[in-house]
Amino acid sequence: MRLASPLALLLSLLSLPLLASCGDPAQSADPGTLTVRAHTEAAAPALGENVVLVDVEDAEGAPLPGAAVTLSSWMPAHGHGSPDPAIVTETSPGHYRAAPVTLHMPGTWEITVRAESGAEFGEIVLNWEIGG
Ligand SMILES: [Cu+2]
Repeated sequence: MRLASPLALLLSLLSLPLLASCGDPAQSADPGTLTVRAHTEAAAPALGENVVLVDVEDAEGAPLPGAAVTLSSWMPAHGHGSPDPAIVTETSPGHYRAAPVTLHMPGTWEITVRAESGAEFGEIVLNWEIGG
């Protein structure tokens, strides 16, 4: 019993940033018909410059090449975004790379990733907790 309590506390503290870094898509009014997924090239988003990999699929679940993909980073608590715009390039059909995704302050960042193709679109909002 002496060890169980500090261990449980440690585990619960460790799980907080892990849960936050999973980046569950926030509820959006209209997420569109395209499927958008995004994650950092590194294991987790970090303070400073990140590379974000984006996958876009059409309504049938096939990788969608040639989509117009944008990524914007926002700190809701502070009312500001990133100092640098993320440049998005398509690395292979349906797979995109956004960099630099500059998260220059610790805190909660809202990452909006949107893909458009013709009249179709898809959008997700990821919430990333960045530690100091
Ligand atoms: Cu800030």
